[in-house]
Amino acid sequence: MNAPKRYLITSALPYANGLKHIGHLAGAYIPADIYVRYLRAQKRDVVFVCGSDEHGTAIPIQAMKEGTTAQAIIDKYHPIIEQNFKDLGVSFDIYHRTSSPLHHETAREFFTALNEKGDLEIKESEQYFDEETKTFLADRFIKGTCPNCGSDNAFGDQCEKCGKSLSPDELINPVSTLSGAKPVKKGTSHWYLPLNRHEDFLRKWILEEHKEDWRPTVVGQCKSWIDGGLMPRAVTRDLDWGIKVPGSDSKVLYVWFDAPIGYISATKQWAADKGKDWKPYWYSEDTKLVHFIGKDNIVFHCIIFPVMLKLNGNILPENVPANEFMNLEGDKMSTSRGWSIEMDDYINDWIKKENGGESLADVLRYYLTQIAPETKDSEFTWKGFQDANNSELVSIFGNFINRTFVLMHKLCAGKVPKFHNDIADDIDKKLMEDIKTASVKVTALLEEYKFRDAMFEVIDLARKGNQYMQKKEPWILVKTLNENPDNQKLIDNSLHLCLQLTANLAILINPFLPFTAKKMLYMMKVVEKMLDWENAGKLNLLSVGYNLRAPELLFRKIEDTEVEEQIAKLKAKSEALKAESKTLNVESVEPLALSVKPEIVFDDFAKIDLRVGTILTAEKVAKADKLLKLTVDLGFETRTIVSGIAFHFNPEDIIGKQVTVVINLAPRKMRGIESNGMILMAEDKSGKLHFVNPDNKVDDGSSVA
Ligand code: B3M
Ligand code: ZN
Repeated sequence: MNAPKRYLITSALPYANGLKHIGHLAGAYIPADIYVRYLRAQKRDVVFVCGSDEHGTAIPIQAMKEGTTAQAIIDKYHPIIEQNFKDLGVSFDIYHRTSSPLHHETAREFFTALNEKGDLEIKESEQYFDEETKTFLADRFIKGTCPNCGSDNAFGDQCEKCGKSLSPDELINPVSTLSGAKPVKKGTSHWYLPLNRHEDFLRKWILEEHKEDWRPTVVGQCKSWIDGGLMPRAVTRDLDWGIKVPGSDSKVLYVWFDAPIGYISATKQWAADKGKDWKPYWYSEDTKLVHFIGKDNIVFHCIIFPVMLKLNGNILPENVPANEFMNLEGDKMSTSRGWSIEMDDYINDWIKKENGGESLADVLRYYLTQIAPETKDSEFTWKGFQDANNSELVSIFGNFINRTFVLMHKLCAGKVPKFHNDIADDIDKKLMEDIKTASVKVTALLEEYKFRDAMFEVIDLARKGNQYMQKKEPWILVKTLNENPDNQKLIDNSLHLCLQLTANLAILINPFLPFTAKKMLYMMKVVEKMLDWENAGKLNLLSVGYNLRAPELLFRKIEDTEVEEQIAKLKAKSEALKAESKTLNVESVEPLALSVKPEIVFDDFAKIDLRVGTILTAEKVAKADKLLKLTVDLGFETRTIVSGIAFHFNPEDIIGKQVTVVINLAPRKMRGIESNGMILMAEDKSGKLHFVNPDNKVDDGSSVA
């Protein structure tokens, strides 16, 4: 495409069904933010849109888990996620919501436009139906074994283990996630987007026109999708949570039909707020549209949404730089298994804990970019995080800036010294050359979405600054001034260049580490305009004689104990989740409303020895959020029992309570403590736990049957 007139940059709309982890952040948000900050510094016309995806079965499922309504779930998580992104410096121009009336209207109009042109088909089919809850089962309402990788927890629309996009019919042994029931088939009708009609277009557009400039992993996924045979794809669902299909009371738009239209409605809202016209951003060929996503969203952004856009007369994305996955400490990141670092946790544990904590937002941005899974899966480790900070940000980047400022105050009276051209040597000239080359390289890499390589070049330039300083040794030269006063010129030259390099580093690091760039501006006493990209490579950014502020520490060292604590916390979180799901007998991915268990005979029941006991002591188990260690008096003996109820009761409130205990359950170790028995609990609709105890006090040890 010719030089674009405007840019529309999107990041995948996160489901507002829970906290989002740093793997999400690394995939679709930090890279997009780097690109957008770079474009803004280039003074391009750019709008960066995102927002909450508030439809689909993911939302009512979370509502059931939390014992509340779908509306309450989105109202709870939307503002938290929005604030998390802000705290991490992700600079959306708008963070919209798909529950907004503007979005509903936009999505319905889009559907109607396609439907009226004959671009959709209506088809009757037999679909899985849950007779207990009287619900058609689509997407996350149904799960089963993945035909592709054998995972037991594949959903009706996608297997989260291998990423394959699925339909409920492909699942082996499907069950309803609503009731646990085996579903039956029932007739219904839906609107379909006939992707098969668009094969020629997709082949040409992706496999020919974009085969060179899109990432190979993206083109590869599209190719196997297209080669596998394109089929009509249902774009409506029999659900009550979602955007009502125009003209139907019982059907809603499929979430993956409405969510990407969310990019359009977000743009409309942004334009309305700014008094601008949104249309050129979606209709004008000189707009460059780029979608930043994770690899599990490729098919939706490269195949389905582009077909919708083409049919609606909109522009198509120029690129879809999808990232692979980021693993964590040797395992796949997963919020439901507790093996994740939530953005919210990182913010509370690192950024909010200290004055100037924003620099720790930059540390996370730095490490996530350094290990960005641009071409293959990568791995976050706390040790790697610490190393990236201590040996690069502190020792290279921070150290160079700090030395430059300290020496300039000491040896040049706190002012930008003059550069004496007549005595410039090869080392000076080489550094000047390096500054220019680096800015050209960083620019080219950013244009190609190679963010980790681009950032490497910036750090490498700081490294060259340190080497330069080491060669010039102004702190030695100062000792020679008595005999050789002219050496002040050499000192001046070296610090002049180090200061011009500092200004360049601020410009080049700004897209990656915006909080740091801001601090550097403050130290240099210059306005934000200096960060304009056209200044990159210039050697006259700070004027001779200009007074600069004292240096501030850009990054602090991260101690071993700090990362050890994080590793322990991660392990405890996942252990506690495991223990909780076992203690409560509910796997986090199991059906939510457990169905009635199969019939048993009296003898089965008689095997269970149930007794009344009194809680004597209760204390929290170290490093296990959910566990309480109890001692229970059973009359004839006292037992230690570990129970996953710490989120529901304060230890001090339950001492003296009578409870019902299964006393002949085989002992089990939890976090090193042997648990001898299980306390019975009633779980209400909202997921709150209650003791099951006698109505009046009875002797401890009394049997229950
Ligand atoms: N909400 C899935 C996800 O968060 C989906 C993305 C929508 S982008 C239009 O991965
Ligand atoms: Zn799979």
